[in-house]
Amino acid sequence: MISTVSTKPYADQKPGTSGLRKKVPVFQQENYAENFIQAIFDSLEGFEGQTLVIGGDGRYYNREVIQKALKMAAANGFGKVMVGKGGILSTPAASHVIRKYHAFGGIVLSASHNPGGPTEDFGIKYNIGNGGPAPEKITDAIFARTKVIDSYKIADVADIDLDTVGSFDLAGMTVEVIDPVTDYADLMETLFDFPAIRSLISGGFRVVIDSMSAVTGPYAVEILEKRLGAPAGSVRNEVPLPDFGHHHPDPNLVHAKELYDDVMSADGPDFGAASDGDGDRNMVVGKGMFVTPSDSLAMIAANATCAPGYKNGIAGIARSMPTSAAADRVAEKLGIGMFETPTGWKFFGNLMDAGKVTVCGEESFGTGSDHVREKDGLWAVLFWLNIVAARKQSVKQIVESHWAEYGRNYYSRHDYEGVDTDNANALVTALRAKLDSLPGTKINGLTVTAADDFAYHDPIDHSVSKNQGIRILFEGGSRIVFRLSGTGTSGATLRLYVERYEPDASRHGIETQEALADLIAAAEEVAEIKRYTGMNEPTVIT
Ligand code: G16
Repeated sequence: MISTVSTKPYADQKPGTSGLRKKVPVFQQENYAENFIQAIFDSLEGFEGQTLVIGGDGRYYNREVIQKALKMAAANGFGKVMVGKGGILSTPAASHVIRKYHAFGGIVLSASHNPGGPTEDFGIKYNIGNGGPAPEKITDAIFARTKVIDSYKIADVADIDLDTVGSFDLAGMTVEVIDPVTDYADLMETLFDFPAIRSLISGGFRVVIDSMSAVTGPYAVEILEKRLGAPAGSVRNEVPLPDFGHHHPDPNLVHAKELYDDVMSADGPDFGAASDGDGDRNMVVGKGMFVTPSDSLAMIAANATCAPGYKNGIAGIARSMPTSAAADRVAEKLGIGMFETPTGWKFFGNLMDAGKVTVCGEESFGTGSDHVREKDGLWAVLFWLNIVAARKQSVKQIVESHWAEYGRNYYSRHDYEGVDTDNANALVTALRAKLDSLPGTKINGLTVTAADDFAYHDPIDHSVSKNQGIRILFEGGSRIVFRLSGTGTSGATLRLYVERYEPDASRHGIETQEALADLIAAAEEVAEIKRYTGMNEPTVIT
């Protein structure tokens, strides 16, 4: 019943910031998915008889790859696979299931916020036994294996029925189809003050969540409508669709604009939130106030003790390097550790496992804590609702009082998508060559205090990750950062991150792009973005 199938390596299976992401037709090439899955198994040791978790965000090609992965797990010797009903598991829910049931690891099928459909994106990533994304040591081993792989193992059996909860036999391995929502919803109920949020909502506070036709729909309906009593219809676009209804499931001001406009309208809801394809990203909007992801991390950390799961305080905070330093000021005030890591949730795992940090966040709409080892969209939304309920203030009041106390970190990210890869690399190379000569000089009238290419020395496993983004720091705590995205699937995406610290509360009401205008001009002057990208302006500004 077990076949060993000959195959040839593909040269392009290097995992990016979060697993392997490619267009669906790439994954549909002969043995493409099988090669990568076998390379994952070949890079692991000691899983014989152990449990594997498998789930995905429901995007196009999800079910097909789940069937392949199930049959390959059986052929490779796993004892059991837990798979979400319908092939569904949000990324944070998969992380929780791995941890709760002491699984060996998990395979999560998602291309996150990237669009889905027959010609759109698909992805495969491996999570380790702590529930978090595989660290670089493992992803490097997987890539090395993909380059030489010559066969894979698969059980020759019929497909499993993914739509019925229960236990099934697959070539001697147990497949347990689980309800994807219950364990996760139960966990949320242990962390947050559900009675307080319920009475906030029953008192007339209107909450809407846009699930963007992606994986969080069933989770949000269960939690917000069923357990917290919000009226039916409070969760919009709640049915996960293979093509996300032709939308881009990316919760930001561009792709969740309808929700944003609704919350900002005079008679609109009091609070709006959105989540991405696989449920790990979040966007939070209060009436009259969009909360930037960097600010959200700082404010969740500052108010953490409002939530029962964090009532004893937090051990420390971590953020990715391009994320604003707003959280650093909170850590300083609380007298707790602050860690700056490269972009990618995988870098937080060691710090959380070692008990050094409790909450983590990234500018890319990701926030989370050590309750799982992934960022968690609904967790962040519930945390905000808990804070609003506990403080009895609006989101706008909470944000403005935070700025008044700590100062405001004006922050924006400019993306240049679909740039020719050679041109993008040339821009980075030219910038790198200048770095040593920049300190002490002025760019657009701003004095440079330091410039480097960020390198991270992991304090726990002592691994070193170099070339993680170019930083140019200016007098007064402002900075610009340049990096190439590791999650795109066509061409290169240049990201420019711009930040200015403003301690003076009388200057906290300036429009963000205006507050950052001189830094944005400095970025153009030093990097010649227009010339290298051939674009006059960014494709996305968040
Ligand atoms: C992934 C990673 C995040 C990272 C983000 C942006 O998010 O999990 O940790 O911040 O990519 O990466 P980049 O700037 O390289 O595109 P997701 O939500 O896509 O899994």
